[in-house]
Amino acid sequence: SLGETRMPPNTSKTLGPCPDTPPNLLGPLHVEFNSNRTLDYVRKEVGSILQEGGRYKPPDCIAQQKVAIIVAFRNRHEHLKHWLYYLHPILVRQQLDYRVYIINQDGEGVFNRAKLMNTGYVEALKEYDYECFVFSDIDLVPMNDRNLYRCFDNPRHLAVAMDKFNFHLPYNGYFGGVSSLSKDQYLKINGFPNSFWGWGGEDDDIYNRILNRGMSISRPDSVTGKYRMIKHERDLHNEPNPNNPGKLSQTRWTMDKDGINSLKYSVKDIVRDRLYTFITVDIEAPS
Ligand code: UDH
Ligand code: NGS
Repeated sequence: SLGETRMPPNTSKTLGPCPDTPPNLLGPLHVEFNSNRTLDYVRKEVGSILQEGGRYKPPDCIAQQKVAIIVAFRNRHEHLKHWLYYLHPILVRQQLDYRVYIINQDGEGVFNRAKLMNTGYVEALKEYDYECFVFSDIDLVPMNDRNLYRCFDNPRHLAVAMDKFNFHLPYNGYFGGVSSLSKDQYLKINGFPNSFWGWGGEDDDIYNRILNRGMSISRPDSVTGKYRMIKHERDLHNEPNPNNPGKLSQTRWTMDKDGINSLKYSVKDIVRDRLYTFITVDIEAPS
């Protein structure tokens, strides 16, 4: 023969890149939140394909992107179970090299979704060289696995057709629910605002930042972009903040000093579960 060296099977085979379109997607999915799903049940159902910390990497090809999935969280354990049950199998079929970060706001102060997302970005990059960040609410589950949780040429809005909005956008510039930005896109807008305490407007500020930096929004079509939201009541300490809407006319001037370059927080605790990395952070919330 040509003097080929004998290798033990599989161990030294170089992997090729995963295909542009993952081959095992199912398309439309059945999503319901009536079943009782305990965390133990979810660990048994989907945990076996994962590594500690809620991590996955395709065994047979090199993933196209390294993706950190970041969720702003407090006191939504009931939603977390459903979300993990549905999301992990989808993300696995999408052949991502990914990890799930649940960023848990410590204490009972006013909630701050965007600041928690900034915190997740920094904490994720401490452990892996992520190139893409998907920011998701805990109560939103995609109804189609062709809605890819990765990054595109422009910042992407994924939750374009939510059931609560009759599977339409509530308005053209809506950027809430689930979005993805590459590291470059995120840094170009100085990350997200830290100053939107309480409910409302932080997603609109992020949208403004993107347009102000000359980028546009990428979106899936409204069939691929369908979502089911887990119904819930308004949370304590996340009341609509009447100061937030008025801040949106100022984004152009505030975005350079309020963002990833001004982020201050401290980590209280990190728990690495099979299904997620759970990071509790003090974000200096007003009470
Ligand atoms: N979040 C938490 N805990 C909180 C508040 C918010 O985890 O206490 C996170 C969670 O990921 C959630 C996201 O922030 O999905 C967005 O917050 P939200 O779900 O409160 O926002 P949404 O617009 O609901 O979905 C607002 C209250 C609607 C009340 C409807 C009453 N029928
Ligand atoms: C806008 C909010 C957004 C919010 C969107 C949908 O009014 O943050 O409604 O809200 N903007 C401001 O408050 C300035 S929803 O119908 O989901 O409650 O995402």
